[in-house]
Amino acid sequence: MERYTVSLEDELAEEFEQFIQQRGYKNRSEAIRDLIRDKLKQERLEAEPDSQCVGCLSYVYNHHERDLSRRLTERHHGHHDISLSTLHVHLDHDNCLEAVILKGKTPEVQAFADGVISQPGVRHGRLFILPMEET
Ligand code: NI
Repeated sequence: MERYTVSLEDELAEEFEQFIQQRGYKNRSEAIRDLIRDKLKQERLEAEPDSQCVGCLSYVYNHHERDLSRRLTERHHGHHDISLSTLHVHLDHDNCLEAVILKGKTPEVQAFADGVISQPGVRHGRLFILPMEET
């Protein structure tokens, strides 16, 4: 069995503890194993190489975060073929919510979303995928 050490911000750690209690997990490791299994299963489902999909990617970010707005915009322009439209909401003084409609091959849509979600400063990233039949 492999052992990992993971660092969590206080806020995230607290939320995770609540999640563990609510779901009745006996320990953190079991909760993390389930989360990983769940994510990997989803990845496998979405990895069908030629399947087409429409995706809705949403995330929150602090627009004061150094260089982040520019990096996100560049990413969208770099993938203008799959990034169809973005709704931008100024949530409060600091935070912005974006909801992006994506369309294309499922792995490409997934990779684009992963690239956005993994940017430092991007929070609550979520991709919802709708499979599409090819016409
Ligand atoms: Ni904004």
